[in-house]
Amino acid sequence: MKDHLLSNCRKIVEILRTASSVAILHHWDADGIASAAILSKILNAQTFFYVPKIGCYGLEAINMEWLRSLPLSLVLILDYGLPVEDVLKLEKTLNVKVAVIDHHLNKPLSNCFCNPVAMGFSEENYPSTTWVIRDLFNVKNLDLYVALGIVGDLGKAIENHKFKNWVIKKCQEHGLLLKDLFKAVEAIDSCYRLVDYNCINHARKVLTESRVKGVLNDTLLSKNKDIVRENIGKALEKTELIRDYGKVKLFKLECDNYLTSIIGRELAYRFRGSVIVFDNAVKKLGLEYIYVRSYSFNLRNILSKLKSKGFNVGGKDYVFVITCKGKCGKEINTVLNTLLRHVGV
Ligand SMILES: [Mn+2]
Repeated sequence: MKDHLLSNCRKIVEILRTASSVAILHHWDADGIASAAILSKILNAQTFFYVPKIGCYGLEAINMEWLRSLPLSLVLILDYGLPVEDVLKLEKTLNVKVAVIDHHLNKPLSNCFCNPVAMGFSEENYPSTTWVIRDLFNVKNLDLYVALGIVGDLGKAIENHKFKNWVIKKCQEHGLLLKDLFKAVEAIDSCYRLVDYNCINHARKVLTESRVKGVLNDTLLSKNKDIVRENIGKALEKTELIRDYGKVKLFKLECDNYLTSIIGRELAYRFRGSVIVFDNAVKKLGLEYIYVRSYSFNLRNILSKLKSKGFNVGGKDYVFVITCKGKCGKEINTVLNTLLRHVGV
């Protein structure tokens, strides 16, 4: 890791070493869960785990009362792209030190904020939060967890990623294949897709205690994986192509479960030469999203532009998600216009 990045990140290592009681707020996906599992193995402190309200990226996703009731010396945010303004507010409200280890696009923050991507480093070099953690701590014996986080976040994009061979090597060292990691990711991610918090906590425990093989052999996770798979099939059939501008395509779907990213990824993969815009209402969350992904266009500038327009948007180089205020009608037009201006038709 680069020197000036290190100073921020080193501070976190130092603070974690001395913390006595830590609340770990982690993202609900495989990278977030793998990151939490690694940290729980590294830390000597008493740890409390907390998963923010699924689908939300803001203070409203965090149960302050619960956090306040804990005897905390530190709150550690892992792989959860909480806007920096909210990180600062959280610290103030709880009156406890807050540290962040992440790789989502965000504004840079000084002190205990270890996020190479927010500091301007390429996401290519930091494909997962588990990888950032690997850079920070000596976790060589936990590399399979690191690989799991990478596969979770990259998905099929790992095929053309420079980390592919490293990940395959780590699988081999544990008698596994790359497709086994895909299966484990699918099993873990079935929890948030079904909006099932107990399942997420279960997945983290299984992963921590019985590693990737434990996840692959777990009955509950494998049952949920099958349920989600069936759901995805049906949802894909229901997904409608509403507008086709060539390089930009708009799709629409209303569904019960939180399948936004898996369907969005699938659409992006099917139309890899385009940018896909996916308007998805999720009943279980009571929210509507605009998910934008592309395998061929870097979207970072567009994300920044929409952020500056006051949109509730988060993401990375090749993907961003807007959470709409109510229905997405107004936001959709702005997104389409901005995209068409940038990538053409
Ligand atoms: Mn991640």
